[in-house]
Parts: sequence; C-alpha cells; structure tokens
Amino acid sequence: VKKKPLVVVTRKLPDSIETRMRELFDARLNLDDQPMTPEQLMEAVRTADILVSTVTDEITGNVLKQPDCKVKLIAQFGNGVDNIDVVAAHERGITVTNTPNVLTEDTADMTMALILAVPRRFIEGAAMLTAGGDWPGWSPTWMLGRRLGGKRLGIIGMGRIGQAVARRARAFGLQIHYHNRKPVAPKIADELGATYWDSLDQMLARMDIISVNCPHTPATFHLLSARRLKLIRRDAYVVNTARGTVIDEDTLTRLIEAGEIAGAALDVFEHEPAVNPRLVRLAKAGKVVLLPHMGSATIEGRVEMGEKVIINIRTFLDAHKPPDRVLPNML
Ligand code: 8YV
Repeated sequence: VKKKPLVVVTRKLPDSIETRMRELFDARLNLDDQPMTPEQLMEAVRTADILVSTVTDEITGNVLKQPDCKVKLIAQFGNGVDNIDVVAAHERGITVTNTPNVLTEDTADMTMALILAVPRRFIEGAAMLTAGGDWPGWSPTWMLGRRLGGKRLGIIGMGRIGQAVARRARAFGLQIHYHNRKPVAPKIADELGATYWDSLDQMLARMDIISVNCPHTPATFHLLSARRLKLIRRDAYVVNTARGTVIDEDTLTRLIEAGEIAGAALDVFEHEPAVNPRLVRLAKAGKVVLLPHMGSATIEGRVEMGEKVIINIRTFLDAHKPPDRVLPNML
C-alpha cells in the first residue's frame, strides 16, 4: 500500500476541510489552533511532505535552508504569501501555492465597510449606544460625518480585490482613481470608470480617500512612506485591508494625531497581532477604526479557501502543476 503523504496543517481549519484532509492525506491537524512557534515550524518542514500554512507562519529562508528540510509543497491558506520566502523556496525546488479569487469579494465588502466607517462615523455611534452612553436625542448638528458621493477614491493596487472595491465604490457615487504597476485593460478601466495615475505621489495629493489593495512585496514595503504620507490631504482618509507593512504605520499615526490626515480605517497592522496603543487612543477619539484582520473572514470564504488548498495539494501529488502556484517573478 502506498503511504499517504504527511500533510502538516499549522492552524485550525473549518471542520469540513479537516475531515476531507483526514480522508485524503495523513493529516496532522492543529486542533487547539495555537500559532506555531518558530521551533515548531522548523520541525514541521523537516517532517512534513506538505505544509499548509497561513499568514501567522514566518517561513523564512532560514527555516527552508535547513539541510534536512523535507517539505516539497507549501500550500498557503490565504492570498498573500508575504510570510513565506518564496525565492528561497523556489531555489530549493519547493512549490508554493495560495488561494486567490475566493476571498476577493469578501475582502472588497469589508474594504467598502471601512471606506464608509470613518467618514460616516457609524462605529462611533454604535459604540456609544453599546456602552450605554447618554444619547441626548436627535439633533440637526450632532454626529455629522462626511458624504461619500462625489468624493475621489484612490485605489493603490488594481488587481482582483482593487477592481472589486472599485465596482462597489462606484455604486456609492465615488470617483474612481487608481495607481498600479501598469494600467488595467481599457475595457476594465471603462467599466469601472477608473482614472489611472502613473505617479502615486500625484494621486495621493488629490484623493479624498485612499484604499490600499496591493500585496506586500519587497517593492511595496512602506510604499506609503513618511514622505508620501505627507502628500495626503488634511481632510483625507486612509483605508487598509491589504498588509500593514505597506504603510509606515508610525508616521500615519503621527499625522492623524497632528491633524494632518483626517483619519484611517485599518484591518491590518505592521506588527500583528500587536496594535499600536496610540492607534487605539485615536480609535477612542473617533479618528480611526481598527479591525483585527477580518477582511476575508466569512464561513463561505474560509471553506472555499480550504477547498482550494486541497485542490492544490491533490494536483501537486498527481504530478501536475497546481493551479495556484506562486513564482518569484509574480512578486
Ligand atoms: C487570510 C489574508 O485570512 O489571504 C490573505 O492574504 O490576509 C487573509 O484573508 C490570511 O492570510 C490567512 O493566511
């Protein structure tokens, strides 16, 4: 009898996915869902044929360059693969896959919610009532926010998620602008009514709301650097559902504190799960909205991500190229 491949799964996955993995593979599941320590991760790549990883696993070059590293496939449960040294994996002949598409719409929904959240102040309002706060009753001048319609939204990264955000934002009456490595196809730009900015600097200086929707790659680390953040208008908002590392978070925090940027809505942070206490203070003051990395967190999405992981593993084991391979030149 052929031995089933050992598949080590670093985090707890939806029940239906774990059941299927047990049927198909010799699956070593992580039932108590504690993130793996660096030592456990080192050990996992030495014992597993296949590793199912998530954003919380730092799979560095050091982890992969161990002489007795055995793993042949790293099947990431997630779209972003910035936690994996893809170049080091490639050099060692290790295949890396991710789970694109299935989380696009959910992430775009959450981005849209965050685009609304700070200007329309609904988190602040809800928090006040939830805390049993004293509501003086309706007043013509109370809890006023800013209208979305007619404002300019600047999307950084016009891939699948950026485009899904643009479609939603257009329905809310926002004018769509974007910066990307290259313009999208004219047909898509037309459909989205989207204006391309080759210069990120120039776009930043003119937008009312900026939404970060690009992956973290070496080229996008601190893309919103201190210098660029200073180009943003005083009455503008920054939204990030991509990766915290794309923004110089400390400078963003300082600029909001100083009233140089109106506010921000952040689902991701530079040093997750740590959240800068100064951002928390700004949240209490209604200047920012903070979410704990929930962009793709739907039951449906997580099951579909798990199904994609299984397809990638099975195709790999059938000696075919898995559909969602990530190659260094894609970064
Ligand atoms: C996932 C994400 O929850 O897919 C991504 O890139 O940020 C999230 O949707 C996480 O990465 C799981 O690995």
